[in-house]
Formats: sequence, structure tokens, C-alpha cells
Amino acid sequence: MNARVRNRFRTAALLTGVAAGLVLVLIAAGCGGGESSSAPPFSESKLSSLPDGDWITNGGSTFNQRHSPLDEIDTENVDELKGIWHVDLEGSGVADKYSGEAQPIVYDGVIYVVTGADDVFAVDARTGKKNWAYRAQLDRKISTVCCGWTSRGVALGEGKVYVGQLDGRLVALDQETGEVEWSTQVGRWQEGYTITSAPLYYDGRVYTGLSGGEFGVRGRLTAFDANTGEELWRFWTIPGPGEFGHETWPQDNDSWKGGGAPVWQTPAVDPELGLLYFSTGNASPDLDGRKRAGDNLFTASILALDAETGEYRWHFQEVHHDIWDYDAPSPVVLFDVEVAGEERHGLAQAGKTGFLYLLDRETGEPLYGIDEQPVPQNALQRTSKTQPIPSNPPFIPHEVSDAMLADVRAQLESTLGPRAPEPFKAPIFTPPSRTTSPVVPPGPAGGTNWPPTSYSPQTEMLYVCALVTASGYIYGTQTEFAEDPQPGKLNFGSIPVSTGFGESAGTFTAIDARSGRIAWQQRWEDSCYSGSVTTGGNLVFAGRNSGELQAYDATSGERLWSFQTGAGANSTPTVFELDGKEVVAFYAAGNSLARSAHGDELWLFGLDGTLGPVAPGHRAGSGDHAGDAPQDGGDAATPPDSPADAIRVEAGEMYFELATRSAVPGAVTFEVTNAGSLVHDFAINGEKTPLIRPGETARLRVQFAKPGTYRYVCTVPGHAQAGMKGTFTIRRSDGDAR
Ligand SMILES: [Cu+2]
Repeated sequence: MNARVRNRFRTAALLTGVAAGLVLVLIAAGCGGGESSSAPPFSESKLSSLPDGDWITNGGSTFNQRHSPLDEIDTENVDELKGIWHVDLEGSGVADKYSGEAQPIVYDGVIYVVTGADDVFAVDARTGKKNWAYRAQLDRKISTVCCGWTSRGVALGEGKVYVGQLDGRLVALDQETGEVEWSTQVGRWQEGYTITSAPLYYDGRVYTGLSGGEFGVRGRLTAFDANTGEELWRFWTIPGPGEFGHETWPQDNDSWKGGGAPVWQTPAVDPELGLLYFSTGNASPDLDGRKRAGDNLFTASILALDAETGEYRWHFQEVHHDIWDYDAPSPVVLFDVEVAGEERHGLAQAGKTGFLYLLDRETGEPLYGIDEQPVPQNALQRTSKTQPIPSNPPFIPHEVSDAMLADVRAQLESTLGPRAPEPFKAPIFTPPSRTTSPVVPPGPAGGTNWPPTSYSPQTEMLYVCALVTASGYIYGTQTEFAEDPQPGKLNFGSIPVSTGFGESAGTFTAIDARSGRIAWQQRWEDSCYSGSVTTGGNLVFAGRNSGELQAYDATSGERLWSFQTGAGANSTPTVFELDGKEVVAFYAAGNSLARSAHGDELWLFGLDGTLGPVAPGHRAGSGDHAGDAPQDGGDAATPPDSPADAIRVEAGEMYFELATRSAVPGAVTFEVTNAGSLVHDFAINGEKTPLIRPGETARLRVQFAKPGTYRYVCTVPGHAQAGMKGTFTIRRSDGDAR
């Protein structure tokens, strides 16, 4: 982070201190072009119809299709698309711990967007001027954010903008002023509950899920009165005693109480069926199934509830008794197609497994066949005998390349030293044991992670963004392995060493909803890590880690337009109509896990635009790390009994900085301080610190018998791949560098 931005953060922190409790910062009164109007209580039919000019709900409609019927920008003229304006969001969310994943909402000429810091901005679409800004002032001590500080969007209705925050609060803002109208604690971050998804406004209610599957939570979806914030009902995604599905958990322990199944996404609604749909995250602990024998409903599942009452209607579990972190964070999509002469009400969810799960949304039955097939077993891990395998092909290759195997081998050696088992290629759903390390495709990154899938009613295709990854898993070698997982405590239960996020390849795939077959596929050297949007002009837009926003021919997959936005293009564009013309809004802010360049750019594109692309942003990495302003009271204090010869190591998102990178043979003590906002550890030559919480320091004494090069990594899933790795040299004792 440069000094300017750091100062800006300091100033913001100071201001908070002075104006304690004041969370509103008015940027400018009024706006350039006409008065904006207050959002009404949108009707169910309006919310579930294709967007007619505005973009009033996160998924475009409650079908989550992310399709705009506008057709002024099409395959013929999209190459003329240019910037009308772009503005910065005042440095909000630019530090490396943040990810910019929010899709803008648009109503009556105003764009509402939220940054990774949960700051909400109302921006005049005609001028780019800010009408107001809401500063969430999140507690910097929040230590239960799994996977980057992020928000995936806001909701709108009844004159309010709704935002779910990482501190577990759901907040309603006055749409005209940004002032807080009500705020309610949905779950406590201290117990592992955070909110990353956009809330859903529907039928006078606001629905939100809670994240936290890495922290031993019991997941739930909660409905609130949109006007008052009063809780109406909650649906626990892990059934309690006496409820349907509870029998899929052990009856002789309490593993269900912290069994996971968080909700990472905005639900979909079919008003005619009266059903609300969403999918769930992994079981907890992620990779340790010993104490949770059974299928573990409703983890890694698709659920249908009565939208009004929250009553269970049906479920489909994608992965039984998950021990690979194969959850389902990408939003479900609803669509209607004709299959074999019959009109079907479909539902799709792109899983981390790399499979697109296609169901009939009335019944939860597969549209094209999903067979329970036998899979390799491990008694200790209580593996499920079978797993559901869709008949439609996966959208990533389910293969482990030699390069992936070599990468996992190197990581295993640096993590475990001589104890490292020899990794081997294995099919998906192969369990690890105490002595073997199968490398399976994909790893915990996916397949499809959180990025939303889009659907075009014109092409009748679904557009799926995915990562091509593999992971080696070792079971039960984590020294701080928690025998009794506790709420709010990070617990994976194993060490996964994987490829993923920033360094993996990606696929962008069009899948025919009428058959489940792949219509076309783009294979990229970089991971596909953005949402997509389709239009009536037969276009599909998607973003790239490099910062380019791109448009493809929705039918053929041909790339037609590419535009450098200046920061990682890892969110989802919004297509809407402004004064009779089609425009595209896009928030480019980068991503902590994809390690793309950070920024705070909000763009508006149109055929009348005159602004060309900008220079690409700087990717985070060694020598260019940022981190946030210092932790409260966390001046990386040196413990008083610190040995004089300890090598200081600073860990942060997503980097290590070592005071020195070499030593002579013998014992070396590393003193690792976590200056970031997520938990980290430090592993080298078969030794490893415990997980270090933000602001804390751990010491690690390691024996190096021989000169050579030793790899170090953070073993929290995804962190090594995001940059937390490097090499340490042991020189000969006589001082000769090797
Ligand atoms: Cu880490």
C-alpha cells in the first residue's frame, strides 16, 4: 500500500474516534441530473421478471439469471464500447485483505455498490457523482473472515438499501441519504458468523444467510421484516433433534451443533411455486469426517423452502459427508426449458466439484440423471459409500496434470519434511488416509467457487466460470488438530495442499440447459473468477484477473471485446438503461484470493463512451504487499523473551516478509507475527507454527542439518497459492553462499 492510501485509512480511523457512533459521511448533497425516486415495495412479479431497464435485485431477477433483455449493444457493435465515466470509491477496500466482488444494483439513475469493507456508495449514473456514502467502520479485530474481506452486493426495496456485513450485522440504509434506518445482529463474528452475500428483498421480507463453515458454525437462513428489521423466522441448515435430516448426524455427540452448512449466496425465488432456493457450504471441520458419521444434511446441498414460512420442502445433496471442502457457494439459477417436448421448471447450481447440478425445481429430481456411484473408502473418515455423479459432463477437466502433482509434492515436502507421503494421482472423491496423499481434482478452490453463473433465455445456455485445480490432502497431521471443534475457532482438521485461485487455469463454459451438454468452452491460463451477465444483444460479459472486462458472443463463445479497467475484474457487471440507452456498470477492485491488482474503480460503459482502457494495476505479491493500517494495539510487538537471533517473519494477506532469508546449519528460530486480518501459519522443513490469529506472534524452532534451499508456506487452504510461500537458504557454515 502506498503512503497516501495508508494515510487515508489513518484519517478515517481518527475521524471515527472523534465522531463515535456516527457512521454516516455525507459526500455531497443532491445530484447532477434529475431527482432519484424512492424504491417502492417491489411486487413479486416485478422482482421475478427480467429486468426492464433498472437492475433492482442482485441476480437481475429472483431467478438469478443475470440476464438483461436490452439489445442495443450487440455482437456487431460491442467492440465500440467505451467508458462514459469512471470514479474511485475513496480508497475503500483497496488493501490486500479485501476482495471487490459486489454486483451493482441500479434504480432510477442511481447505482448502489458495496466494497469489500462493507462501505456502500450511491452514485449518480449520469455523472458519476456520489450522492452519499455509508461507512461500515468494521471492527478491524474481526478474525473469523475465512476467505477475504468481501461483500457480494446489496438489496433494495421500500426506500431502503440493505447490506449484510462481515461483523454479522444486517443493516438497512435510507435509500436517499444513506442513514441507518435499522440494524440487527444476525450472528456474532466472535462465534464464527459473518455475512458475505447480498441480501434478498422479496415480499416485504429481507433474507440473509451467514458464512462461517471454516469456524464451526451451525448454518442458517434468516428472514426479517424489511420495514422494521424484526426477525420473522430462521431455517437451520443443520436439522436439530427430532427434525427431518437430523438422523444423518451422529446421535451420540454434538457434532451437528457446529457442523457447518453456511449460506454464502443470495437465494432465488419462484413466486408461482412459492419456493425459495439456495445452496449450502461445507460440513465442519472441513476435511475431517471422523466425528460426523453420516451424510451430514444439509451440508453441500441445494434446498427449497416455503418462501413465506421458511418450511422445508425438498433438498438435494451434492456431496455426501464432504471431506474435501466441495461446497456450493455459487448462487442457484432458475430457468424454464423444454426437454423432450415437455416444459420443465429447471434449477442449476455450479458446484466446486466441477459438476453442474441440473434439477427440476418443483421436486428436486435431477433433470438429466444423477447416479449414486461407488467411491473409494476410508473407514476412519467415515466416508459415504456412494456420491451423486451427474450424467452431464463436468465443466472442468477432472484430471491431475504432472505439473499439479509436482506442485503438490513440493508443497508436501516443505510442509512435512521427511515425513511427507508420496502423492499420487487419484479420482475425485478419493479420501486421504494417515499414510497416503491422493491428489484429486478439483481442490477446495473449485470448480466453481462463489462467482455467479448466468443464463440467457435466448440461447437457453448457462454460463459457468470455474477454476482448474487439484489438491493433495493429508489426513490428521495438523499438530493443533482440534479434538473438540469449538464455535468461532478455525478448524480444517487436516492439511490440504492444493493448487488454486490466482495460479490455476480456468474455464468459461456455456452449457445447454436443454441437454446439460457443453455448447462451447473457453480455456484460460488464468482462473475464471468473476460472475457473468448475458444480454438481449446475444452477449455474455465476464471479468478477468488481469483487469480486463470482456464480452463474448453468447452463441459461439467468440471473444468480441476486451477492456482494461485498471484493477482485477473479479465482480459481476450490471446492464441497465440510462436515458433510453443501454449501459454497463462494473466495479473493478481486485481479489485477495485471486491475488489480482487491487483498486476502487467504478466504471460505466456505453456506445457513447469516449474513455479508453487504462493501464493495468499492480498485482500484489512479494515486494509489493500491502496489508491494512496497523491492527489496534498491534505494533507487531516483540515478545519480551524473544531470542536475540530469532528471524522475524511478518505474515499478512497474502505474503510473508522475512527479516533475513538465509542462515547457517543448526537451530533457527522464526518469530512469526500475523500483521494481517486472517489467520495464518508458517511451515518449513517439517515444522509448523499453530494457527496465528491477527495481531498475535508465534515462535518456531527448526533444526536445519544441511545446507540447501528450504520452501516455506502458509498451510491455510489457498494461502500458499495466493502468494504465502517462498524459499529460505541454509548456507555452509564457513559463509560460502550456496
Ligand atoms: Cu495464510
